[in-house]
Amino acid sequence: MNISKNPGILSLRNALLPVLMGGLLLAACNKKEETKSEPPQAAAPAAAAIEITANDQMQFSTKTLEVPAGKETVIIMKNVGTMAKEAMGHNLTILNPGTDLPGYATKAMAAKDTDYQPASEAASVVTHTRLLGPGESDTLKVTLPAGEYPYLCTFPGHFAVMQGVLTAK
Ligand SMILES: [Cu+2]
Repeated sequence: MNISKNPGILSLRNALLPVLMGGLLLAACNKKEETKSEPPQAAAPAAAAIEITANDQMQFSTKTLEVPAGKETVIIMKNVGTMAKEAMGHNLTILNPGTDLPGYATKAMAAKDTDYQPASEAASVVTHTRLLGPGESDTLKVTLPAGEYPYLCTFPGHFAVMQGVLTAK
């Protein structure tokens, strides 16, 4: 069975050879078009990116973050929990150096209508993600002067455990 099959394939191959050659030329043309559409995709991972997650145990994956000072850095925050957003929502809120973190968190508790970001304290905030439900993520882009930036989750009751320090250096 194998013996009779192989010659058949060989002769088929020979017959297809000119077609294949033509195909190679076409492939070469197609390749050019493919590389044209690639740069935008490749550009995204080129920027430095760091990741932090939050879970149903009311914890960030890390209490320290580090970014290069003065360079744009992407921070990806993901809620890896499964509990409902209303019960265990999380955000990543980065405050300016020297901000009173518990003070901010206390005011944030009362700001339910703005996803626990008090408008009166906006000057204290570098940036923040939106309030994330289970499986959701949000991306921040920061370019920070050297310094230590306190960060927290402002969902009521979370900041005591969910806080850390982002260092730009
Ligand atoms: Cu939280």
